[in-house]
Amino acid sequence: MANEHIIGQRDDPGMPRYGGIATFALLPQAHAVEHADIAVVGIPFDSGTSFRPGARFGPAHVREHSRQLHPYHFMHDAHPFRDRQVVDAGDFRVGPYDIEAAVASIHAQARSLGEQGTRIIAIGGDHTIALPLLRAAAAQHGPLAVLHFDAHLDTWDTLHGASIWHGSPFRRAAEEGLLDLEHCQHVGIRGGVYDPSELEDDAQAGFRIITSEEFGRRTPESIAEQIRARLGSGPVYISIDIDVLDPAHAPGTGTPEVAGISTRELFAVLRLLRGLPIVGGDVVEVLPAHDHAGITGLAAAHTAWELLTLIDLPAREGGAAG
Ligand SMILES: [Mn+2]
Repeated sequence: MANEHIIGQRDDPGMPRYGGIATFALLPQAHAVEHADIAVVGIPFDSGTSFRPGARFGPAHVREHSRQLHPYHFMHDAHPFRDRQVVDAGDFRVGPYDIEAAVASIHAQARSLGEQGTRIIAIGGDHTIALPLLRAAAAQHGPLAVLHFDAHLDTWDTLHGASIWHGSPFRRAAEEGLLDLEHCQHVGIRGGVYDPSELEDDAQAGFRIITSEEFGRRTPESIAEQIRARLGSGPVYISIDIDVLDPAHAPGTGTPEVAGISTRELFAVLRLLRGLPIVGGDVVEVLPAHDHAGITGLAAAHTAWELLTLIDLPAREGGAAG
């Protein structure tokens, strides 16, 4: 039942979807509402990136490509913007030169939203931003079951002497006690490993791996079932690096890896994950300078919409699956 106090997407008969300033999904800005249940926030930070820079421009690009997001998700029979207040909270204030200061600033802003009872879907930015978001979410909810879609493990230690960079957020999070080490799962892994010891370190950080290759020979149902079993029943944080998609589906990203999954495969699995207690999430590593025809921006915008829709969505009656 619609809540009359909820402000949904812009509804101006004289203004087409392609007109006006782009907030995410043409949702209201945070200052237009008294309370937000869910906030989409941009985090324009890419100083932790190890290869191509430019994900700092991701949030604006994703917003621009989110104009076609609609109020009804017919495959779920859900209205993601009708029954709870979703807003675009703008971008977090974050500078480019000092990674530690940036991470502290992101943490403080995420914590502030959390204390107001607002859950966050963050648009990156490079994957470094997951660490302060996990810090804020774990402080509020306890150790998190992290579901991580990515071509890469992101449980590495240091690079060029830096301990906080976009390849280490989940290692640092595990060390800090932010993760439930029995219940974390990677999906889509295929690249970037120098040495087998990195896989051992990854398991120590609490993760199990479903490779990209498995998508070619398994059903979405079996993958989703494995994910559910691994995540268990505690609070879930979903982190989606857009490079989990094949470069054909997401060319605009900082560390592309071939032989990835398709957007359709990603959505097929996500749509089977109803009923998870999701406390937050992110979609990261969108790099507009390498995007073509908005492919990556569209994929990221719609991925964020899938995540938003999943939040609070009950499991289907008659079974846990999807
Ligand atoms: Mn990543």
